[in-house]
Amino acid sequence: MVEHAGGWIGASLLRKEDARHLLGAGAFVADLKLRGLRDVAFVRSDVAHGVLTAVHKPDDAATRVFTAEDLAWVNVLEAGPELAAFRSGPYPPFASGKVRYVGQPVAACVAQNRAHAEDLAERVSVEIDALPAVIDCVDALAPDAARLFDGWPDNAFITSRVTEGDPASLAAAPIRLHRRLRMNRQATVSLECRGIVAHYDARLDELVIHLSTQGPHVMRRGFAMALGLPEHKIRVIAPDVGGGFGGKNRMMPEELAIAAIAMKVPYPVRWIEDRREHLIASVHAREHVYDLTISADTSGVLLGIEGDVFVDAGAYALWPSGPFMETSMAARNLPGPYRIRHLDIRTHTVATNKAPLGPYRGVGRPGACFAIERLVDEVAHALGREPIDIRRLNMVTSAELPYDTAGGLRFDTGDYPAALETAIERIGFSAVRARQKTGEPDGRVIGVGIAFYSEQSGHGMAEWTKRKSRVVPGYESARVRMLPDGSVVIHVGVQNHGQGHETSLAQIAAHELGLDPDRISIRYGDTATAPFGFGTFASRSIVFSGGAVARSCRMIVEKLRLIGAHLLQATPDAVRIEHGRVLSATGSVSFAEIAAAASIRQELLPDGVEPLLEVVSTYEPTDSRGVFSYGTHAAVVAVEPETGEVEILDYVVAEDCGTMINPLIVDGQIQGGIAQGIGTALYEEIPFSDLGQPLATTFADYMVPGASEIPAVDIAHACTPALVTEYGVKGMGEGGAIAPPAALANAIADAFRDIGVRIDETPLTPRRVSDAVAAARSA
Ligand code: MCN
Repeated sequence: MVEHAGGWIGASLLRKEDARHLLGAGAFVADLKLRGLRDVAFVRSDVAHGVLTAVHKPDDAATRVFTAEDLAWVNVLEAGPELAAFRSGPYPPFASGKVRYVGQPVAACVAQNRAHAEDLAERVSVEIDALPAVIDCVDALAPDAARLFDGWPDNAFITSRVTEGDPASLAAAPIRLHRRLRMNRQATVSLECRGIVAHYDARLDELVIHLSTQGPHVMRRGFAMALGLPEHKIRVIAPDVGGGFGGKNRMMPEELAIAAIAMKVPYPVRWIEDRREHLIASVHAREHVYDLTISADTSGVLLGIEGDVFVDAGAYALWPSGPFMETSMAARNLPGPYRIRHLDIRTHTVATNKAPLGPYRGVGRPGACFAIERLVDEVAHALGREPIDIRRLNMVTSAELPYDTAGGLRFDTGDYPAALETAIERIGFSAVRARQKTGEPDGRVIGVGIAFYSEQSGHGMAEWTKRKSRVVPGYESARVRMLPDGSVVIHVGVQNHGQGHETSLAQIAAHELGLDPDRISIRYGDTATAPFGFGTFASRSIVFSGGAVARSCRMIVEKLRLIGAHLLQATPDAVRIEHGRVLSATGSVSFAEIAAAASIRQELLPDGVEPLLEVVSTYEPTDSRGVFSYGTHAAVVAVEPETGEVEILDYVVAEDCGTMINPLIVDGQIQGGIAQGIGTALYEEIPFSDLGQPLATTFADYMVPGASEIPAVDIAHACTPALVTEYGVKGMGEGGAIAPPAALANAIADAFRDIGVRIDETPLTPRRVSDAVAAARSA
């Protein structure tokens, strides 16, 4: 591989993992071939809410059909934060007593292949007495709303409040704007759907679970608790994972059912989620309602925000963390990068008759960003000012960092106004304003929108304890082994599923060891070999896993120095290390020679030094409140006023994620995130009928943006290193997805600012845009 001038850190290497994926040589769960393998199809509720009165198995196949009765021995996992006020409805693998969403598993049917399993599923008859469905998360809190769970006083998993400053003072503010904003429900749509193959290995006396997951160790813990097995009797293996975006980081009933069935049958069982199941019954995402009032003074200084945040969490809280994080992050991020000191936000995490909500790239923040950035534009509009001027006036400057926000976050390092100015310049803001005056020859109207985002990463123990998380991911681990020929294998606890860890973590090791990344293999995804870790989410891998890799490599280097000096008959402080060699004043010895001595010639080692070059260490940043990458997105759109069709003409990102390990991967992450953010903004939605039937159940109805909808993105990087992480890195894997809904909504509203169009709900489908334009014109 070719190193860049500054070394392996900062080198835009092509990803090591690309070749196998481009050649179709990757190995995913569905590729696994095991002797005697049988397939499972689920019988699912076709009613959103009802009493389950009977499930009839066909007489000739009763032993191949599993229901709640058969899995009554499975322990129900206690999900959600450890807060007394949190109500976590029991979520067994199969519905019993009641069904609470369309698609909820009721039974599993096992057969020689999937087609036969589906045929068998059709012969299982299910009797349900339908109840009124709870569909809207605001109406769900009405005193007379049907209840999902007996004994709950209302349908809220939890209600809480974030207050700061003196919100009562806001009543006297000269500008008070109230808006109700909505970000609708969507799916997580990883390229590979969920999948699991489980079997009992009699030789090792363990349950082996091949799983498409973001966190094998965490899932093993969940399986162990649910199935009543000690953890050493379960091995979870994640092979190649084709994306997760948060959706593969929760225990779902299907996975639990397959693992439980595998303990009872003498053959391996497999379930591969199909796309219809994915859209109907997998982890759903977003669905926030913001009922907010923003206050400002007449000069445009933002004073405070009050109101309610509702998150439609669906029917069940998913283990381990439940849906509360979505709500609390949405509320805590509402002030954005602005000096907003007064906050009074009531939050409602609401149960409805829909598939359970889980984390999805950005968690809470795309909604919060949409809300605050729309509100900033509305304040500007009310004052007859440029939105960029209101941002300039209120944005926290670099001199004010570190800055404690009203939402309880501590912004660490950066230059937020600089990102704003770069985006304004690169999008050609004044040129767009001039072009708007002349109008478009085709009758379309153009608009420009700006949105700022920040992304917390690298938050450790203290932050997770504050959030009352049941699984506290306060660190990561890395085991580094230098083999007798000097090549290196590193096992990590994070789970690569598209982020390029095999490359970027190898670059860190290459930097520390002075080796070519080709001499280093990064391994992960098997609880039998990987050191304990928490997996990949919250854009934590580069900070935590990168830090652990760096730390373990340095410990190896110290041992190499010790042994190398001894071999050179020098003292350790009289040698130096360069390019994979230990050098003294008189000679040098390669790491490979030292590794051979350390592994197979222990008679050559200094007294008291043990053989082997192998280290496991853990890492947590020195400040566990996290580091914030950030940036500004700017978009220019052309809107056809009659049809509401939106075309993105130009898209700019000015971002800062501290030191970049691999700028090419960073750019790829930003572009991928933006594609998903465009989906949230303009296309992706799972609407529900009044009866709770999901109405987008195939890709014919659920619109995922394709290459023709995604513009070329102009990305500008700044680099303000973090002060508390290795190399000054900040995580950035979610940022691309956070700001597009806000930037595009602001651009569409800007196109029609002269008529005061109300743009307050995503996705901004042609129907919503044309209705909003028509409503503004007739107002
Ligand atoms: N990186 C870097 N320099 C930095 C920051 C990051 O070179 N300063 C590189 C890292 O080396 C890593 C990648 O960028 O290879 C992402 O790093 P990081 O920000 O630490 O995020 P994680 O690796 O922890 O990935 C999680 C993040 C999340 S939370 C979601 S959701 C998401 C995402 O990553 N899901 C993804 N990106 C995804 N990309 C793909 N292809 N598939 C998913 O499911």
